[in-house]
Amino acid sequence: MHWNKKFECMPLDQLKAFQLKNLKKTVAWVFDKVPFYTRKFKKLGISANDLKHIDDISKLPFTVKNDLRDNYPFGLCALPMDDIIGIHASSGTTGTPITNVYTQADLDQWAECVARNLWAYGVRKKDIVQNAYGYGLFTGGLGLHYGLLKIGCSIIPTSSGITERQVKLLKDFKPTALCSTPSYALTIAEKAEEMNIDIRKLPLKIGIFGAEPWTREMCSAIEERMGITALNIFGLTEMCGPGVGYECSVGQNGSHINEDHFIAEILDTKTFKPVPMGEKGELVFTSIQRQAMPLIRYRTKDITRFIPEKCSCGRTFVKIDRIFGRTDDMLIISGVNIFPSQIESFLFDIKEVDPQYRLIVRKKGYLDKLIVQVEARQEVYDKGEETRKQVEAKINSHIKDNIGISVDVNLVKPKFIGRSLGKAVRVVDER
Ligand code: DLL
Repeated sequence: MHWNKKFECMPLDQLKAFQLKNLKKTVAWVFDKVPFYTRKFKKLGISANDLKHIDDISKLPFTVKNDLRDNYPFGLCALPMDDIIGIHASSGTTGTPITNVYTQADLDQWAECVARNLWAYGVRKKDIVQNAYGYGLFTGGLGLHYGLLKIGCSIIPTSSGITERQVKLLKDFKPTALCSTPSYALTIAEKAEEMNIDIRKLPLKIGIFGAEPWTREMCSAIEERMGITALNIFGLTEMCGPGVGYECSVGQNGSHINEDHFIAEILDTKTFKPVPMGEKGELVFTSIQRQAMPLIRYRTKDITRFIPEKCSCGRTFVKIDRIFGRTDDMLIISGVNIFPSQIESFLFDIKEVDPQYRLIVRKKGYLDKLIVQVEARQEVYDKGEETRKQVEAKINSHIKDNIGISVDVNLVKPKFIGRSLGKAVRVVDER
C-alpha cells in the first residue's frame, strides 16, 4: 500500500524535525549559491541559523512566478550547467516560460515522488500503462515516465495527441492504466465512442489524471464513461512536475503532499498569513531536498485547503483538497468571484449538455459579462431552437440560484468547442 512507508507514514514529530533540518540546509544552500536569494536574505537580515522551528518558515521571503521570469532561463540555478542533466519548462502561454533544471539526484527524487503516487493508485510492476501526457518540455510525460520506470511497469509512451491511435492502442495493447489530463481523457472517451469501441469493456482500470483543475463531477463522469477509477495527481514545474501530491485509496478525497520533499503552506491571499486549518487560501511550496533549483516559499496561485482529518490510509503527510482554481483564473463578474470549476460543477447538473464548455468574458458597456458556452447533447440539439432556448434558461437560472449572478448561456452544437490534447483552455478573456 505504501511505496516508502518510512517517509509516507513517518510520525509527525519526526517529520517536522526532518523538514526543519532540510529547510535549513536548503536555505543555506541557496544563500550561498543563488545571488537572487543571497540578496533577498541579506535584505531581510535572515539566514539558516534563524530557523529554530518549522513555523519559522514564515520569516522567509516569497518567490513568485515573475521572479522565475526575471531570471529566465537559468538565473535561479544553484549549480553550473555541467551538473545539470535535465531541463523542463512550462508552456509559457501566459508570458515568458518558466524553467526548471535537474541534477541526477533531482531526477531520482522526482521518480521516487511519482512512484509513491502510482503505488498509492494501485499501479504495480505487472501493469501496462499508456502515458498520454505530452513528452517534451512539459513535465507531465517524462515525470510520469520516470515514476513508471521506477516501478517497472510496461510503458506505452504515446504522448498526447493522435487520439484515434490512443484509442486503438487502448484496444490492442490492453493497458491497465492511462495517464493524461482529465480533459484529454474525455477527448479519448469521446473518440472511442465515435469509433464504436467501448472502453468500459477493455482491461483499463486506473486513470491517473491531473495538470489542470477538475471537479468531483468531472471525475465521476470520466469514471462512468471509461469504467475506471480516476485518481488525481498534482504537481507543478517549479517544484519538479507531477508527483508533488497524490490521492490515496481512501475515498478519493484529497491529495497527500510528499512532505519530506515539499513543505506546503496555505496562506490568506491578502495578508499572506496562514489560514485557520481547513480554510481556503493560496498554496505555497518550499522544496527542501532539491539541488539544482530549490525554491523558497513559492506562491503557486492555486487555491485549496488542507483537509484537517487524519487519513485512515496510514500516511501522515498532510492532504490538500482539489484545487478550486487559480487566482489568475478567477473571474470577477458583477462583484462576485467565480472560478471556472464552480461553473463546471453546475453544468454537470444539467443532463441536456455534455461537459465541454468555455467561459467567455466580454465587456458589455461598462460591465463585464460572462458567457457560458456549452455543448448540447446531440438529441437535445436536434430538437430545435425552442428546446435549446429552454435549456439555456435552465442553465442560467441554475447558476443564478447558486452564485447569484446572471450569465449569458450559449448552447452550441456537439463538437463545436475545440478538444483538448493537454490542458483545456476554459477561459477566453475578450476584454
Ligand atoms: O501540470 C505538472 C503535472 C503534470 C501535474 C502531470 C500533474 C500531472 P505545470 O504545467 O507547471 O505542471 O502546471 C502546474 O497546473 O499550479 C495547478 O494550477 C495545475 N495543476 C496541476 N495538477 C493539478 C491537479 C503540471 N491535479 C499547475 N488539479 C498547478 C488541479 C492542477 N490543478
